[in-house]
Amino acid sequence: MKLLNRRDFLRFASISGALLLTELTPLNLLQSAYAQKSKEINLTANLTNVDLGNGKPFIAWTYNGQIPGPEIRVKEGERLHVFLKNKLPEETTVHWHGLPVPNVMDGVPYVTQKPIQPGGTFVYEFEASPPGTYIYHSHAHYQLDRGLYGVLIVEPKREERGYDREYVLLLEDWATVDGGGPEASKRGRIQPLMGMMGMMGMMRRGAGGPLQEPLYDAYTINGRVFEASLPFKVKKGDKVRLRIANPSSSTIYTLRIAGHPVTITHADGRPVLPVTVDAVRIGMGERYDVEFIANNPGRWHIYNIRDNSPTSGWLLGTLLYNGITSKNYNADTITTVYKISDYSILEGIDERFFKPVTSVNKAFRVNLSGGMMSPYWTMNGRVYPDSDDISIKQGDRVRIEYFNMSMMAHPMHLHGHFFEVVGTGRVTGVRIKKDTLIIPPHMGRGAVEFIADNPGVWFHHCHNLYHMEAGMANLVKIFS
Ligand SMILES: [Cu+2]
Repeated sequence: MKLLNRRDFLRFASISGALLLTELTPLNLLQSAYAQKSKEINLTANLTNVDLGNGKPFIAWTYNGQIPGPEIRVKEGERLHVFLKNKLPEETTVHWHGLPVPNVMDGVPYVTQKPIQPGGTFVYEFEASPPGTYIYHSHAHYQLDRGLYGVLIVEPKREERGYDREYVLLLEDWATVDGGGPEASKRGRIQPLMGMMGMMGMMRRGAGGPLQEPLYDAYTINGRVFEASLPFKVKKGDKVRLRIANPSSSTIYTLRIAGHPVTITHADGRPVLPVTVDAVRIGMGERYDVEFIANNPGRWHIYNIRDNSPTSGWLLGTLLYNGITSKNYNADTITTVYKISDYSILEGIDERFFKPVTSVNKAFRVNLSGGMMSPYWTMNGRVYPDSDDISIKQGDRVRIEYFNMSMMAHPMHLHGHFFEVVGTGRVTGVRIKKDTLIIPPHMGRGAVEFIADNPGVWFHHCHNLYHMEAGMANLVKIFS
């Protein structure tokens, strides 16, 4: 992360000072006292000894001593006051992934706030809107991969889609060997020995390159490996809603519930025309709400499909019908032919007939590359914080076209806004609203458009934590 130079710091300090003064006027105090609906949440970030159920305990970094962090569930329009206490050995922040909060509440260290120092406290305050499934997580260093994340659910004022049961499924990747965490595994820190970029990066950052993804040895749903997981229980006839979210640091899943196609109803919290699939492909930072009718009694695996083959997945959890006593799992109903979710089959309910009133007046191309000859990942050939800013004015209709020149997928995430996906892969004419979009590898493309309606300096980056920390990020500056 970029360190503030003295001038930046003074500017920052004066901005926060000004905010503080505004916040403490009697009128504002009165207003906040009368805020109709306010919810207080206390989060303490600390070190906790955890066992994900695989018998390899390690020290994780947690919110309130639990993995995942506590579920935050509020009603649309409610005001949230989140008191974050930092009991970690290093600075931290919390980011409200997907939620278009005011810039100063966005939780990106040195971009939207001064990080919270060890022993310090910070109060995040924002309105929970619009409804949807979101993630909150640390945006500092590699803390997300140490366990600092949880789900944030904003329930609509009026639920349009009734259901009998709801479960949240947080999909997580873990290294639990060698003490666990980002440094675990033999891959560890690689030295930027090769390539101009690597050398320059090393000169800029001092010794020690960015970390490479650890070798993950545990995949969990809600903090438990398959062997130690509690089944998700349903009753025959139930209409079940699953809120699936992927706070993993570098794993894209193809999630399958054996015996059960599911109907996608929301992508990144935004409603889509219901579409039924056999498996849900979900990248880091993405969320899908799905529904299914429990009409196939049994004990079923919840698993990740690997290599496009339903018979070679890794197990994650269990769907269990009430009254089933047999310990045997039913064989899945699909073997080779199946339908995986894809952006091109999704259509946003609010976007399908939408004709933009303003046409695009600012267009940018972002080439994504890296992973070759260098431990750095780049946007237009440059490593954050030296990457080019995207500078625009409030009200601009902005188009960003991504072009992936690397051999890995990059889930690109823009803070503070939803964007409209208008193209994916080689498909154009897509119309869904999201905040995170996987750009496929090997010359993969993607195009998004958004109206710059939330002023401030926003972070824009790949949601593979290791790519982000290795430079694949830039700033979207929206001037009012
Ligand atoms: Cu990436």
